[in-house]
Amino acid sequence: MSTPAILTAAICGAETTRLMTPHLPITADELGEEAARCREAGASVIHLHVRRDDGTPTQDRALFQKAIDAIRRRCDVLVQTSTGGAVGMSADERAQPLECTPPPEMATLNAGSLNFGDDVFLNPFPLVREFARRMREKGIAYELECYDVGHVEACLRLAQEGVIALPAHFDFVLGVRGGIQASEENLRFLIGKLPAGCTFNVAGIGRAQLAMAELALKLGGHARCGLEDNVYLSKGVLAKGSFELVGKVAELARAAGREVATPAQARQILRLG
Ligand code: KMH
Ligand code: ZN
Repeated sequence: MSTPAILTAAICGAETTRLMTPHLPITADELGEEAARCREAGASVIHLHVRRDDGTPTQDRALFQKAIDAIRRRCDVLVQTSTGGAVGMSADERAQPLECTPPPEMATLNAGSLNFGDDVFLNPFPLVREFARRMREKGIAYELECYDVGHVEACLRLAQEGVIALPAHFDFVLGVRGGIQASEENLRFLIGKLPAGCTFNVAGIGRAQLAMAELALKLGGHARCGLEDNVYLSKGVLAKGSFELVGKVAELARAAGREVATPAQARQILRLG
């Protein structure tokens, strides 16, 4: 029996705007409703960012608390809070969701710096070590966000230092302008770098999203989709929400002979609790 596929819905992000799609959730209630629709479609993990009422990105702890509570009221799902935030935010600003009560079950740990479009997304080693320390202290599981092959190697270095524990759960983000691009060759190369027992998720950016999800599922990995990374369901057709993309990826999982993981199965696969 193959491992059930964990589907992550990245429902909001920091860069997607209402000009790009009118279906972007912004308020806590909108995030809660969208998370519930994604759960219904097969997602067991919600990758969460929050926005101010005017739509601008923030890592404000109170807004995270409100959004997490709104999600919890509607469904059982693993909430994975972002510690990446938006390009240019300070480390202290980015770390705020780790202070929610109870602490989130999971958070992202961005493994290295890169050009992010025309900006630079900064994740120097001291910041990664400090975020990992805070997550360990609070019992928050981390997903290691890798945008390039050097980020995977940085994680292995951090494991040698004892900063992170192996086996770990990785997220290969493929197709950021400045990171490794979305191709089968690149994905297979990244997978080949993983020590035994590690699990991986794949987040394809833009038009690569569904093709990379399909490939990840065929190669035994897990898949992320949603409006944070891509707003289209098919060429020229906007997704009415991340839930439509999750529905498509759930079909791809079944076609690949994979069951779609429930939140309980996802917790087990990710070694949570
Ligand atoms: N918004 C990107 C610059 C994360 O959530 O941890 C970073 C990001 C990663 O979205
Ligand atoms: Zn994110």
